[in-house]
Amino acid sequence: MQQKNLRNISIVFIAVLMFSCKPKKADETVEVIEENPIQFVDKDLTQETKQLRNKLEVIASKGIAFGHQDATAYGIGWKHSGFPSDSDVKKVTGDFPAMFGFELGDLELGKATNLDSVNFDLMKKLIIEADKMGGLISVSWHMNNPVNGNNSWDKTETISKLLKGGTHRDKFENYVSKVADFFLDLKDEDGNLVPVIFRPWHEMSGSWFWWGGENTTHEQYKQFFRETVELFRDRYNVHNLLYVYSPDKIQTEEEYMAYYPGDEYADIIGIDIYDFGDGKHIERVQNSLAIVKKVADEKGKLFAFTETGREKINPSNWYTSVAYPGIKNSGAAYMFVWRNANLGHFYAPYPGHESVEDFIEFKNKPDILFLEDIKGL
Ligand code: BMA
Repeated sequence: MQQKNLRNISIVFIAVLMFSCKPKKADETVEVIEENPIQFVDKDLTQETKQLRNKLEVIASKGIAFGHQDATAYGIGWKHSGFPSDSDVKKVTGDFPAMFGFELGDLELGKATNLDSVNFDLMKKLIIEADKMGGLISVSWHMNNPVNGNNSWDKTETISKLLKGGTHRDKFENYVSKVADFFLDLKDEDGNLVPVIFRPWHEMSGSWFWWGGENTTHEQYKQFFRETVELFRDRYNVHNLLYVYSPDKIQTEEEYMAYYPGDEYADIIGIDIYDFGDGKHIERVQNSLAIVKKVADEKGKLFAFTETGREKINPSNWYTSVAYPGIKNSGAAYMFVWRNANLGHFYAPYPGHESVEDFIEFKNKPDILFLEDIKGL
């Protein structure tokens, strides 16, 4: 089991030089212990959201929580049809994933359902249900391009038009306000806001979204991230979010940090790495997570494997033979796989799939944590 190396206490060694004309004495070292409280992006964070961060830290000291996108919204051959909800992961293992992922794309357009046909009113209920069960909530946002109306996979330079003073700033602010309203609607039965792990403008190190890679500059991206946080936090008073910085695969620490908006703008750092079957996934994940861990430890931040998976789970023992060797002993708080959309696009097993037995073996490893393992933490 992995012990996470995060510290609230930093130990500072101060070398005190003894000035003397005669033979110089050996330097004396004085140990000073300083309290170093967690610095949240949002100083007005709700108590529940601060507790979520604590919970993630405890999780990271015990193992790696497993998450699944749209776990309770639908699966292979079924759609949500009533509460309590079900999930493919639960159908095959008897337990829910520890983390439940949701996606807000199209909310900004005022649509009733997201780009993957999940109704937003239902989504709110699913988030509140997952929170009540003791699960973790992760939210992504494939925002449509406010300038030309194309979807997230548009490759037009856009960010300059959305920053303060930009031609489409008002439209962007309006988009953010709709998502802010959504977050502010997530109230549990005691009226407290449900804490959410939010990872805006993810996978920016690749060039497939209008906010990333060759479609912007590092500086524009950083400013965009900061201004996004400021809108949610300072303009729209959303105080139930932990912000995540999550590039796609990188080779070096320099590449990893290229778009980093600054310590004041990220509560968690992570990385997305999919297995496309080139046989190098394990090594790539190990190397990348080591880089992310190094940065996280230096900054006193949590880190996570924010998206991963092998589409269609091929080979069928992918979870124990590829996923597990990649993440074990990494120190990541969680690993998160994408959605079970259809028979050509799924990342968690469903009843009858040949990977079920292997997935159960994966789940049974002491350091792999599902809902039952984390709900009381
Ligand atoms: C992608 C695919 C798409 C989906 C999008 C947003 O990776 O799963 O089908 O629309 O994520 O959830």
